[in-house]
Amino acid sequence: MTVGYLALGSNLGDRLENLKAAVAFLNQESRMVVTKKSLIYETKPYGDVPQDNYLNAVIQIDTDYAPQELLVVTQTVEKKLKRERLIRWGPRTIDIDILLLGQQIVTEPDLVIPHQEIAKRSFVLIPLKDVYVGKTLFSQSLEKLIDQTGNKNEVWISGESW
Ligand code: A4P
Ligand code: MG
Repeated sequence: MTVGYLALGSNLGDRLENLKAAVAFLNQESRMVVTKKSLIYETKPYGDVPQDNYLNAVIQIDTDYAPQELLVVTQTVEKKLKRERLIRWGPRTIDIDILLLGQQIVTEPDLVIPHQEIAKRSFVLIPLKDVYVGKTLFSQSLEKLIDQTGNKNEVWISGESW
């Protein structure tokens, strides 16, 4: 089994329910189990697109899926959630990004692991710190990486629980 980390984000509809539903769907998969969940964070939108605040979290998984198999799983869960929510309550959204999968390095057109943007994003690094088992990432402490992003004040504990 390989230890992996997935980032979850939602900024549309019932954000907390979207995160919970994503974890529930992921746990239903036969070849992976969710082993840890970070706290849930409220985060200011990162990037140039004006949009509402996100809820972000990171989960740790144990899995024997190969990288491309895991991408199919995460994309299927994204589709299931979007489809269900569209039918029931109107637009909902969830994004699931594969951050890390053991020591594997993948550079394919549709899949890059470690995820390319990890080191720039406090909304990923701060929740990752809650669940991460390693001492360093990219040869640096997570604290140092978080300091270097310059956007750690845009992430705070939401107070909501799983
Ligand atoms: N892809 C490549 N590598 C990976 C990987 N490691 N994990 C490809 C998952 N997917 C990966 O993703 C686009 C394509 O990335 C996929 O087809 C896959 O083959 P997507 O989820 O379909 O589309 P997207 O969400 O628009 O793109 P992306 O790159 O995930 O968006 P971002 O850059 O993550 O931006 N601000 C805050 N505070 N919190 C957020 O969660 N999220 C975004 C989304 C912007 N700002 C945010 C947040
Ligand atoms: Mg994504």
